[in-house]
Amino acid sequence: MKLSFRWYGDSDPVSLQYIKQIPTMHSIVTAIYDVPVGQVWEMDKILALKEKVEKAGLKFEVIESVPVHEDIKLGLPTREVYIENYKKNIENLAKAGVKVICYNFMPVFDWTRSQLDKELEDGSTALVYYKDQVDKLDPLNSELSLPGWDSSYTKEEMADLFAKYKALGEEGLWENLKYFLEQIIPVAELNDIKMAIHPDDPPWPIFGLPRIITKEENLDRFLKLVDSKYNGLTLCTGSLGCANFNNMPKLVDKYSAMGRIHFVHMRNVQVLDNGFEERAHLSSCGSLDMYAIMKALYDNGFRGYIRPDHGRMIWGETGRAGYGLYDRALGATYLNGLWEAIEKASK
Ligand code: DNO
Repeated sequence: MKLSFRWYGDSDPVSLQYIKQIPTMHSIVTAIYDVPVGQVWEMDKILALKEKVEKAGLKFEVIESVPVHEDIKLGLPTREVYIENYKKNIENLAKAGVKVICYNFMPVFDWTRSQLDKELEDGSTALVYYKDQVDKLDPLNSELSLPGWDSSYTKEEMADLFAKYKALGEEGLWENLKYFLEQIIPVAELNDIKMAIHPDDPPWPIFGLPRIITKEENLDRFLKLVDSKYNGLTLCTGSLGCANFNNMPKLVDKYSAMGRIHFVHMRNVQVLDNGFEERAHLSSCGSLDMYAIMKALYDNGFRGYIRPDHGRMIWGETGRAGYGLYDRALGATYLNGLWEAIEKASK
């Protein structure tokens, strides 16, 4: 396993040096954050970021994310320009030694939670999703903004996007995803970059917007849209695993055996009737069998990039919700322990 850690650049309160101090840390997962969605990431910016990461003794091989412009997801005529820019980004990142690009195809909103600092029994805080609370939110008529959301839209633009996605529906979104993949996967192949789609988080429609990267049947359909190993998955255990219909060890076993998992986000969730709560990484702390997931990866020969995903806020740490240092470092250490045990037991 290549243990990796997400870092948000210079504004991230967690320093590269601290990340490097986590035992066996291999690489940084990051992105260029100051270029608007859909534009080209120039070589000098990419190389400056790479240099910073490498100076800290870490590798620069995974990008999360190169975001996909809404016009591509909506299939508007203007998508052509954005797809060309996306190809250029793949080429530029390949020149800088990047091996995997994570992206998602969620309309308008990325991940969604009802609260980012829910106090758990032990006094730590975590991200949670309670269905009854989310059902009460109205993104078109409130000032509400969550960190996973692009707040650059005006109310009118947002209403327009909602109307367009309603007309498009799930099948339209599938068509636009296929169109996008048919253009970018050949470029990824030529440049030896693995494309790794992130599942929808959570894996069900939000506010009536379609969501399609949600469950086994749809993951199968996705992989067949362009049947190349360069068209793969970011297997996010918490995103898929917060729905009882997704059996995580089974899905991980299936897709890692196919060689279609290129990047893994490991985190645990407690599934509730009314949604889910993010928990510490250990199996005993939530609903997922983290051992079985790691074992499936190991047994199928997966030796790629794995990062601990969201952590709780513990020990008084403040910072970016889900992305503090302490609980993610505990998660990393747990993953290292599982991996060592699985490796030794299998010899
Ligand atoms: C949340 C993350 C997502 C992810 C994107 C990938 O914390 O897992 O925001 O980075 O969906 O494009």
